[in-house]
Order: sequence, then structure tokens, then C-alpha cells
Amino acid sequence: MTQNFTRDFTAFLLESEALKFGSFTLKSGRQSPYFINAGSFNTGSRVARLGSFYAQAIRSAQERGILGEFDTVFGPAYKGIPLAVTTAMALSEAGGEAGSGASDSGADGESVSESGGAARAEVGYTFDRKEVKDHGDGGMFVGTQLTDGMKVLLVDDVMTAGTAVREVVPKLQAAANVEIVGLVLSVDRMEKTKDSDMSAVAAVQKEFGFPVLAIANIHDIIDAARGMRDEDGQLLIDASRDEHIREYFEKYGA
Ligand code: OMP
Repeated sequence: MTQNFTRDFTAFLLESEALKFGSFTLKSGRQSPYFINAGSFNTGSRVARLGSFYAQAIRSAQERGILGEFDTVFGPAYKGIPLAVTTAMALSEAGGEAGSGASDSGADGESVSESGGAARAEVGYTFDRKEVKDHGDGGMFVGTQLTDGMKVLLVDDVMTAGTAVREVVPKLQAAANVEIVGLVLSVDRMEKTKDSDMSAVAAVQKEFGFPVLAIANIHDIIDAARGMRDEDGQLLIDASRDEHIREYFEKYGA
């Protein structure tokens, strides 16, 4: 993606307070000088803008041949739910060729795509239930239902070790013979895993065989933030903060 795109995304993360500097204990126990909190995309305009960044990253990856077409965007419950919805909405507004053209049926039986003709922008969204439902349709999934041959794009926020994706892939594959075309994250922290020098993203790519992309990676985000100032005119990343970030990259960077 272009430098402008990364700069806009970084400014958006900061405005939304989704990117914070300080000292944060991660799930892994690592002490990080920055944290990305997707829970901050908690208003209508923020979640709409977030969807548009996902859609732009997806389109760009498709144009570069890194990502194929797909029928539905899947977001793992709970945090992935708004991501899947806003991404599907932004893709349909932006137009283009996200869809594979395979016709499929939504949960309510309505067709969510049109086969043939011009490339379609209309894709479904799907998410899983965390609790088993024993009444009504009893379905494990909400939104566009998964059927054999369907192409699914996964979306998630920040992947550190890949726990969420490892849980969700078998669940999808048990439901139908779907093809997962890729995973798009908001931020790639570019850290090595606990037991290897490989990044979590590379490990998941290798394990599952689909591409894992992000709207932006942490190096580009930090580079963009280096020139930015807070509302008091102070540099966001002063010399001491920069030192901590460099040490962290040195220690955990993949
Ligand atoms: P995995 O599911 O193991 O990849 O961990 C991802 C989770 O790490 C996220 O869902 C968050 O709970 C958390 N996290 C962030 O959200 N942002 C960060 O910058 C870092 C983490 C983290 O704890 O590593």
C-alpha cells in the first residue's frame, strides 16, 4: 500500500485511540511499548472508516494478485463480527470484484450474489455463535450460510499468536467444504512466535496455506507516527519512547 494510505490509517488509529503508547502487558506476557485496541472502533463513523480501510487493503491485494475473489467475509465472534459487517458494507459501496460470482444463499434464503455479467461487489458476511443454539434454525453461523465450494475471506483485528484463527478454521471446515482464500488483519505486529524466529503471520500462512495480510504493519505505522505530534504539539514518539520501541523491535521483531 502507499505511504499515504499508511499515514491515513495511522492517523485514524491515533484519532480513534486505537493505537496507544506506554507500557502494556500482552497476552504472551511481553511488555510492549505500544498497543492496538480494536475495541476503540466503537462508534458509527469509526467502524465505517475501519471497514473502508479493510476494503481498500482487500482491493489492493486483489489487484496485485495476492488475494483471490470470495463470496463471504467471515469474522470470528465476538470482536470479528463488526469487522466482517463493516468490511462487507464497504466492499459493496466501493464496487469492484471481491465476489467469485458463485451464487449462494443467505440465511434467509435470499440470493446474496448475482452470477454472470459484470464483476460483482456484493459479498456476504458471516460470523459464528459462541453458544450452541438449540431452537429456531439451530445454526452455528449467522449471516450468509456456508455451503460446499464457497470462498471465504477471514477478517480479524490483531494477531499475536494466531489463537483465534486456529480455533475458527476447523469450525468453518466442519460446517462445509469451504475454501478459505485468506485472512486480513488490521495490524500485523510483526513479532516472532514464542518458539521460533518466524512471525505469527508467517507461521499461520505456512500452517494453513492461505495468505495473511494486514491493512498496515507496525513498522510502517511507527514510521508514520514518528513525524506526528499530539494536541499539545509534542512529538508522539520522543527520543525515549523511540528507544523503547527500537529495543522491543530488536528483541521480538520477526
Ligand atoms: P492471538 O489470538 O493469540 O493471535 O492474540 C491476539 C490478541 O492479542 C488480540 O485479540 C488481543 O486480545 C491481544 N492484543 C491486541 O489486541 N493488541 C495488541 O497490540 C496486542 C495484543 C496482545 O495481547 O498480543
